[in-house]
Amino acid sequence: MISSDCSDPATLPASGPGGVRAVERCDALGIAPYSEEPDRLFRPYLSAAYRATRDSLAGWMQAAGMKTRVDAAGNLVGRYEGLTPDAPALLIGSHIDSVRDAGRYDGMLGVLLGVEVVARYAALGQRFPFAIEVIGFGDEEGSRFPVSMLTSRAVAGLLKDVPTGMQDAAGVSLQAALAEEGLELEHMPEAARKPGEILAYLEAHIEQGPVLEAENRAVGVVTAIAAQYRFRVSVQGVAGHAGTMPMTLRQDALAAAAEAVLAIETIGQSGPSDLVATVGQLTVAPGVPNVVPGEVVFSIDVRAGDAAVRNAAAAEIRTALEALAVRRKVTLDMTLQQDLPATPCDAALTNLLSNAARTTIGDEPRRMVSGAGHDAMVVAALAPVCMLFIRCEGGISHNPAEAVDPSDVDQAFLVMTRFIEDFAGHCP
Ligand code: HGY
Ligand code: MN
Ligand code: MN
Repeated sequence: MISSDCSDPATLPASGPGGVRAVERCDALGIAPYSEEPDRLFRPYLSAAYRATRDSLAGWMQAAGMKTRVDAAGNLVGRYEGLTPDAPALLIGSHIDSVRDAGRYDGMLGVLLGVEVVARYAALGQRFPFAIEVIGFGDEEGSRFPVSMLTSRAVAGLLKDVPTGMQDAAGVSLQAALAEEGLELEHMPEAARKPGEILAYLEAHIEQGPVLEAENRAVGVVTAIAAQYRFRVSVQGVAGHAGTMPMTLRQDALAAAAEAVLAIETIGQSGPSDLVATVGQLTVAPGVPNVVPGEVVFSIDVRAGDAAVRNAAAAEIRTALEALAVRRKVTLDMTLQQDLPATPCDAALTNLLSNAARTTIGDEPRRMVSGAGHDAMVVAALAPVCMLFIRCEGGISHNPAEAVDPSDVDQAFLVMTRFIEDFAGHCP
């Protein structure tokens, strides 16, 4: 039975540093108070559940010999000093926020594996020519505010102007959410790391896809992360009485949106296998049974390994939506909210990680493109990045059925320690 009191690491099974304890801790954090909802996992950025989770993670980081801090964007950062004080750091991490009705391992597993590798070296009294920092990014999913990767952008120095005017579904502004924990929006860009402070970034993450399981592999090495667009579409029709408005005179915003969703699906299906197009969020107004919908707002998420393929699909979607809007006499606005370019992982780091995997696992690691977005695609603006994928059952993710085999996670732990020791050998 895993104790739900995660603030005191001693209350958890005494399994030592390694993948099994990382999985145990993910499970322990998968329930209240580490979720905003009692019967499913939802840990939005800057929520009470987020703070409770960050506090427990900080306790585990400190128990692993790290000093911890919360940066100006609300991320949690743990630091394990190198052989010399103020040495530049190898950064290991992922995100601690979640989607709604999430699995327990997306993001969190990569943060906790970082804690585990540091715990191992602290227990051995081993230090390196670099510090090791473990970071829990606060907002990778974008499940609370309209854009994602907000806090890794702050760390990477990409938040040139402060993101004003953003509100969550309850109308709480980013500014107010930050103020709840004593942080100020205008200081958010101060989370940026100085050039040279971070030597490299390693992110371990569940694959969130079926390839490793299909090929019976515990881990894989990521070569690149797909490009992604996120759009906001609003459809303005005319609300009317459901009983008296003739079908021939309607300007039904929801019927138009429904046709748009199917058009988006058809375009997504028409390209190469790594082209995907998703409508994941849709709101209807006024949203009552006896009124013809007057307004619909929905999201579009378009991705492909090649940005040109993504861009062409997005252009085709825009053309299709504009044509159906004219035909249905509704007005439609499709606004780009986020453009994350395709991100190659650093070749030298990826080779080092592949060698570590080959040495640890004993066979050639699978190299693969990530369709899922990760903080690594943003951190690449700050330092060279590499990613290690871990098999997840059925490739299921963004779903409470997300599951990992602790022995796979132990393999990933060993690959990461091997990578760190090899990286030390290549340190300038
Ligand atoms: O959407 C993604 O790809 C990531 O899980 N945030
Ligand atoms: Mn995710
Ligand atoms: Mn993730």
